[in-house]
Amino acid sequence: MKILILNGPNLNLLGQREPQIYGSDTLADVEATCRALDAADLTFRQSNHEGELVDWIQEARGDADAIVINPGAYSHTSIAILDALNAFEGAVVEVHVSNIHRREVFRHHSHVSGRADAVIAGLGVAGYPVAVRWLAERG
Ligand code: CA2
Repeated sequence: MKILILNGPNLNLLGQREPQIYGSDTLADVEATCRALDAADLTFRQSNHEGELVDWIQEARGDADAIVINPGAYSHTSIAILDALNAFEGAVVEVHVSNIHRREVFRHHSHVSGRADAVIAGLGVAGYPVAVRWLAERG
């Protein structure tokens, strides 16, 4: 199974600031943890740019079987990312490191959630390997 793992804006700062919200693991640590599962063929990407995320989702059509996406703040604003995911035929898991429902009201709604097959929020970075394992077992 081929899984594309996408991270949106500012997630490159994971582990470097705000550890009380996002923990102390870096995105490289997250990638290593997911790869250590040896459960799927993984591609990791992070971008601070909405259009680049849209391009990668489009490129995954006919290539990846599933997308794990933490759209970051674009979760709450981006119809473009939702539209791109709607054009992707595989499974989608939305991951948030923090529990967005326990934070500011503007974080409570995610445009992506209505397209996602599963949504994980508040497990910290442990949400990523959970998503990968779930997708691999689901097949
Ligand atoms: O909880 C999540 O995973 C979020 O997607 C993270 C986004 C936030 O805008 C969403 O509402 C929830 C922000 C990512 C920022 O990451 C940082 C990590 C360390 C230091 C600063 C920012």
